[in-house]
Amino acid sequence: MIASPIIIELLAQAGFEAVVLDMEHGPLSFDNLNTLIPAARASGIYPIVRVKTQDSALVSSALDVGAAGVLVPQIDSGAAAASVVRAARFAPLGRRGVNPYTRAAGYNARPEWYARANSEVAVLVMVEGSAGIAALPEIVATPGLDGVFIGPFDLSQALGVPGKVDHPAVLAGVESIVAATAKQNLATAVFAPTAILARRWLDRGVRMVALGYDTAMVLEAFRATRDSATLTRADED
Ligand code: 3PY
Ligand code: MG
Repeated sequence: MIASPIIIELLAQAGFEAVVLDMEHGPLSFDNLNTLIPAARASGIYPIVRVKTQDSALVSSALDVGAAGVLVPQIDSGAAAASVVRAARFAPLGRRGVNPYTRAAGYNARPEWYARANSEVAVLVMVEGSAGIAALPEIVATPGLDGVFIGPFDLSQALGVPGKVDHPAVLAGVESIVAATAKQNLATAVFAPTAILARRWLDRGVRMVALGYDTAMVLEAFRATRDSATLTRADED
């Protein structure tokens, strides 16, 4: 969420393999992507852009500016998943508009881009509501989709326990999505706000776990530092 290339460099130093640039809930603009994506590429981590809506133009633009993957929130039907694939894949898989002068295409300096473009990006949709769960068989059968990313916060709201991402109903919901997705040989990913939940999902075969938010991590570090200094002062008094 924090629009700074320094955050990306710090994540890479810490050993993360990918970063989700969150345009759905964060304040990031496409202008921000122009610095964040090159920072991620230079640091050797995959920049995955979560776009704000299912709008096809947002999906293809995120890929044109060089995202390694696009993540589309709130997908609740097979038709919506198919529309994402159409926007993200070039023919014959989809109808993404072609322009070789983009960052993704190396500004026309990557002739191999035409052959590689469809396979070098990940197309991920989020299933995070009751309609999405009901439509899961159609969603996971969508040709050209790489994986399903689960949003436990939205799922908790849909299941009537808002914010309780470790509620048994939410855990069961995530598990059922993981099982249905794995059956189609698609990758599953999940947002995990705690290390315990991250471990749980990795142990159950989830391929990608988005572990926390930069805002929360920075707040936690600021708090811990301040508290330790406060304690030290009290000890000295
Ligand atoms: C969710 O948990 O709903 C998310 O989209 C994570 O950011
Ligand atoms: Mg969500």
